[in-house]
Amino acid sequence: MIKLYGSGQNFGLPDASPFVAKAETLLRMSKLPFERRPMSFSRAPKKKIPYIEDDGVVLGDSTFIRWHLEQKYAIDFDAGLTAEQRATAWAFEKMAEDNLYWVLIDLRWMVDDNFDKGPRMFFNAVPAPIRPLVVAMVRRQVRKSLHYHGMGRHSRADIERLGTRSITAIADYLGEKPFFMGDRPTSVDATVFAFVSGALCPVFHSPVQQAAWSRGTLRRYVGRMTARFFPDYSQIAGCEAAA
Ligand SMILES: N[C@@H](CCC(=O)N[C@@H](CS)C(=O)NCC(=O)O)C(=O)O
Repeated sequence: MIKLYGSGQNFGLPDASPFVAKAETLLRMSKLPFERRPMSFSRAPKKKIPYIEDDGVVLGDSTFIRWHLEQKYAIDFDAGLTAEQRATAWAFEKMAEDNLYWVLIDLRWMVDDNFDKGPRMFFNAVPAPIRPLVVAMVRRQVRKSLHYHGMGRHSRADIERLGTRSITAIADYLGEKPFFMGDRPTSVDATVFAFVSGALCPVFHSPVQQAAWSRGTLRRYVGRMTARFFPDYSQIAGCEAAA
């Protein structure tokens, strides 16, 4: 059976990491049997999560996991989409992963209140005497990653503007369609669902969260995706499951 390695359910989300939530959604869409396992960064082939183990093959990165499932199990998550639609879906996916993601990281890790309610908990297992040191060290590494990406060089207000613009683009494109590309769920729904739930998550307060929450279409979409693919959850990111 396929094993999916992530950080586990947290903050009312299937996983604190939107990339793990995306991979889990793809696996649920595929209907293949899989089980969740706790990750170890030292075993992760790219030292990031998610990674999967499938028949002895260990594979990292949510996009390569998707392509592996498609190739090995003859699945086309985007069946029925035109080349133009596939291109649009890919562009939205990468906007979420390579831009909105860094906004969410900044708002969770660099805003003290959010950090205290969220990521600080990842360190609860670290022995108390060295915990403050480890927390400060990891937070410094995250700040550096934000800086190298470029997002961390903007003011908080500009980061919030960028995040809100991405949320608006997603909400406007989704409109009142049941799924991102139309009547049927496709691969981009795994990504949009994961990142929009991460943005909606009421644990983390920010203007980006408020912008997302103000768009009923996004809350209904998360509820619809939850009802369809996560029937074992009554709600995700504070959005009630409803078909
Ligand atoms: N391109 C990767 C990104 C995965 C990623 O950035 N995962 C984060 C968690 S959300 C991580 O493992 N970060 C640890 C690190 O960068 O050291 C994917 O699609 O899976």
